[in-house]
Amino acid sequence: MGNEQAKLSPEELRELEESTYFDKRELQKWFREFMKDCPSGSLSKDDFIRIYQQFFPQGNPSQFATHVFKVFDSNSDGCISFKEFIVALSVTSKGSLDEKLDWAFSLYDLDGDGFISSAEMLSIVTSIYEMVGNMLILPKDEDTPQKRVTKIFMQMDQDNDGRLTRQEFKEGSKMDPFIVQALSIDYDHSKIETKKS
Ligand SMILES: [Ca+2]
Ligand SMILES: [Ca+2]
Repeated sequence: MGNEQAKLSPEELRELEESTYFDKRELQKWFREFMKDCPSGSLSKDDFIRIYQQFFPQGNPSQFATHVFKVFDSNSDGCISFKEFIVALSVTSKGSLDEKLDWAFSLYDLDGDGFISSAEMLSIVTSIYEMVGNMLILPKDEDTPQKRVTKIFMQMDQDNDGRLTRQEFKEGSKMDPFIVQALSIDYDHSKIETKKS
């Protein structure tokens, strides 16, 4: 059908090289993988949820994947283009801790008002607990999403106003690996296989 060459044009490559931490070779490789998995050139929410299901077969990752999808889909058109995918992947896999935390902040701040309310935190934490299922054995003071949120707010909400500013969130998260850990999904299928062996 004529459209077999899954390759980025030199202009696209140059642009993506500037806006990500990947080099030309990595970009072409990711592009080929992306086009193999999504021949249409864009990733739907259902595709995205399916990727998460491969990683968390014993839990239900659909709610968490839906939240992450919204951050990847930066122009909010309901699908993830290769560019949106690779830019987000660059930050979540190769960004500095500071960049990762900014990215995480936009994930947790569901309504985008610049603060994370305890309701927003609860809905993300609940979705993470649903995703991991019973993979983790949790200490008693963290064994429900509500307890976890209470604990997070005790640690992070420095002025006790019931919501987290970007600053409070970023400082607090540096001491709580749970927040950033949830972001580090390994989208590279080939790597998963080598890890298993
Ligand atoms: Ca989009
Ligand atoms: Ca908010």
